[in-house]
Amino acid sequence: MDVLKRLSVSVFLCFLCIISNNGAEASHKYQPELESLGAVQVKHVHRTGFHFQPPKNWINDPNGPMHYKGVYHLFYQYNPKGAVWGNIVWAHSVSKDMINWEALDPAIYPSKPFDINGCWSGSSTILPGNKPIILYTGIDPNKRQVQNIAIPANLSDPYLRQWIKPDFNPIVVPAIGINSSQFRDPTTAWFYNGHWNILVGSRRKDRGMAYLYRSKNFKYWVKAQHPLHSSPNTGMWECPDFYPVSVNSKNGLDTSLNGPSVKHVLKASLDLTRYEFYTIGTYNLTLDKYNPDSGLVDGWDGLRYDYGNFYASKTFYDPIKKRRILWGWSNESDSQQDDIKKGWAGIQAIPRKLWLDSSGKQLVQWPIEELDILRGKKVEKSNVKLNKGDNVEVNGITAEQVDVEVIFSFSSLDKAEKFDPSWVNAQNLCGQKGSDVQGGVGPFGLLTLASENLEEFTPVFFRIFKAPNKHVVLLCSDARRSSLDKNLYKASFAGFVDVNLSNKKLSLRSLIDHSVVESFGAEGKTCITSRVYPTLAVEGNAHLYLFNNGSEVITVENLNAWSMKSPHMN
Ligand SMILES: *[C@@H]1O[C@H](CO)[C@@H](O)[C@H](O)[C@H]1NC(C)=O
Ligand SMILES: *[C@@H]1O[C@H](CO)[C@@H](O)[C@H](O)[C@H]1NC(C)=O
Ligand SMILES: *[C@@H]1O[C@H](CO)[C@@H](O)[C@H](O)[C@H]1NC(C)=O
Ligand SMILES: *[C@@H]1O[C@H](CO)[C@@H](O)[C@H](O)[C@H]1NC(C)=O
Ligand SMILES: *[C@@H]1O[C@H](CO)[C@@H](O)[C@H](O)[C@H]1NC(C)=O
Ligand SMILES: *[C@H]1O[C@@H](CO)[C@H](O)[C@@H](O)[C@@H]1NC(C)=O
Repeated sequence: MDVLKRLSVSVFLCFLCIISNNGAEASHKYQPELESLGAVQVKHVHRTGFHFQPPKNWINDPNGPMHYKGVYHLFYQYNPKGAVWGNIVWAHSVSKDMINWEALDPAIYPSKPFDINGCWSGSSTILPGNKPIILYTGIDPNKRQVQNIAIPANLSDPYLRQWIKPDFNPIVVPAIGINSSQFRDPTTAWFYNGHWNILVGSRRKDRGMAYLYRSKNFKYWVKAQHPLHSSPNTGMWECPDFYPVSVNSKNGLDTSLNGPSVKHVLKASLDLTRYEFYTIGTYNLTLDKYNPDSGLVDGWDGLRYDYGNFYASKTFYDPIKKRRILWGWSNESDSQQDDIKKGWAGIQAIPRKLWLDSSGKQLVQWPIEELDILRGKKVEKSNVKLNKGDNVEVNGITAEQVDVEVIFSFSSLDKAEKFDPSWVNAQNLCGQKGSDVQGGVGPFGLLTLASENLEEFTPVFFRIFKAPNKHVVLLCSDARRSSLDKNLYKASFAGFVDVNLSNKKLSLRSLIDHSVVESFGAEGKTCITSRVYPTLAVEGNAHLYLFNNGSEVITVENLNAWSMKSPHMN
C-alpha cells in the first residue's frame, strides 16, 4: 500500500489536542447537562469482577478489535468525563489473553475538522505487510457523519499507542440521497479482485441499508451502484459486520477469504429496537450482492447472537488461534441517575469464539478458552434428582462471581406442555411462563444471584413444549424478580433453542458476575445476557441454586462451578 508508506513517514503529528464535548445526534441521546458530570466516586457493589470495564465512566460500542504483534487490542467508545453518553473518544486497552487488560491513552479523539464533533464507531483491518489501519466515523463541523482512516504512528510499537489521522480525510462522505445523520460504523475491509471493500450502515426512509464502497488504495473510495444488502422496515442499520465462516470447521477465517466451503454472515444492530440480528447467506462476487439463505429473516424476528443486553457487536479474526471472536457491548438496565451515582455505565460481554453450526442454520458461540485461567475453587455435583418444586443450593463457591456449567437430563418428553403456534415471540412467552408457572418438562435450570430466602433471584431456565412434529425449547433469563429495587428495567429475556433432544439432555453455562448473568444454552446455540442489580444478593450474600418446577423429574447429570478470580482490569 503505497499510501501507507507515504503516511508512515510523517511519524509524529499533533496529538496534544483537547477533547471537545460535542457530538449531538438524535439517535445517540445527547444530554449536555449530564454528559460532563464527573464521577465523584465509583460505587463498587454492582461492578463486575471479570467483565471488561474501565475504572469509571460511560462506555459503549467495542471498536476495531484486532491482534497485532502478540498483543490483542480493544478500542471502545468512551466518555472520559462522565457516566452517561457524550464526549466520545476511542479508548484503548491491550492484552495478551483478552482477560487481563491494561489501559492506554485514548487512541482517537476529536482534533480535526473531519471529526471535531465526535469520533464514533469503526473497525480495524490488517493490510498486507502486517499494517493495521482503522476506519471510523467522524462528525464534521456540519454534523455530518463522514468516514475517516487512522494509521499507527509507529509500527514497531506492538501497543500501537499513537495514531495518525491523515489530512486527506474524510475518505467517504455521504453521497447525495444519503441522510448525513444516518451514515456510520464502517466495517473491517475485505479484499478481492484488486479492491478493498467496506460497508457503511445507513437507512433510506425505513429501509435498513449496508452501503458498499470500494477502493484500490484505501484512500480513494467509490460507492458501488447497489448496497451489498438492505431490508425494508428495519430502520437504521448500525454497526454492520460482514465476514466469512467455514462450513466444515470451527476455525475462523480471515475476512477476505471466500470459496466453495465458505458461507457469509451479515449482522446489523437495529437502532429502532436496540437489538441485533444476523443472517447466514451467500456472497455473490459476480453481482456484489449478499443473499440470506432461505428461511432466514432480516430484522428483529431473525436470529440473534444474544437475546438480552447485547448490542453494537463486532467480530475479528484472530490469526494466532485461528478463530473468529465476537465482542459486544452490554448496557446497564438501571436508570441514568443510578449510573451517575455509580460513576460508571456499560461493560463488554466476555469475548466469544463463534462458528457455523453443523446444521448450517445458525452460529454457535462459546466464551474464549482463556477465561478458564480465572477459574479458582471448584465444586462438582453429579446425579442430583430435582423433583417439582425443588431448589438445591450449590454451596462452596462465591455465587456472585462464578462460572457454572450444568448438564440436565430427563427420561421422557411425554409431559411436555402443548405449544401454541401463536407463541412466536420468545421474550413474551417467557413473560407469560416464568419460573413460577409450573409446567411439564421444565421450567428447570439455575437460580442465579439469589438471596438466601429467595426475595431476589434471576432464573435461567429451559422449558420444553410439544408442537405437532417437533419439540420447542425455550431458554429464559428472567430479571423480573432480580432485585427489590423497583426502578429498574427487568426484562424476561428469552430465545428459542434449535437443539436435537434425542439424547434427552440439555446443557447450560452461566457466567455470573455481580450485575451480569451471561448464559450459553445447548453448548452455545442460544445466548442471553441479563444485567441485574440485586439489593440483598450482593457481597458474599449471593447464592446459587438448581431448580425444577415441572412435573417431569430432572436429573443434574453433572455440574461444575468455579469461583472466578478477578483479572487485572485496566
Ligand atoms: C517505536 O516503538 C518502538 C518499540 O516500542 C520504540 O523502541 C521506538 O522508540 C519507537 N519509535 C519512536 C519514533 O517513537
Ligand atoms: C435524516 O435522519 C434524521 C434522523 O437522524 C431525521 O430526523 C431526518 O428527517 C432525516 N432527513 C431526511 C431528509 O430524511
Ligand atoms: C451469482 O449470480 C449470478 C446471476 O444471478 C448467478 O449466475 C451465479 O450463479 C451466482 N453465483 C453464486 C456463487 O451464487
Ligand atoms: C415454583 O412454582 C411455585 C408455584 O408457583 C412458586 O411458588 C415458586 O416460587 C416457583 N419457583 C421458582 C424458582 O420460581
Ligand atoms: C437427532 O440426533 C439423532 C442421534 O444423533 C439422529 O438419529 C436424528 O436423526 C436427529 N434428529 C434430527 C431431527 O436431526
Ligand atoms: C439498554 O438499556 C435498556 C434499559 O434502559 C434499554 O431498554 C435498551 O434499549 C438499552 N439497549 C441499548 C442497546 O441501548
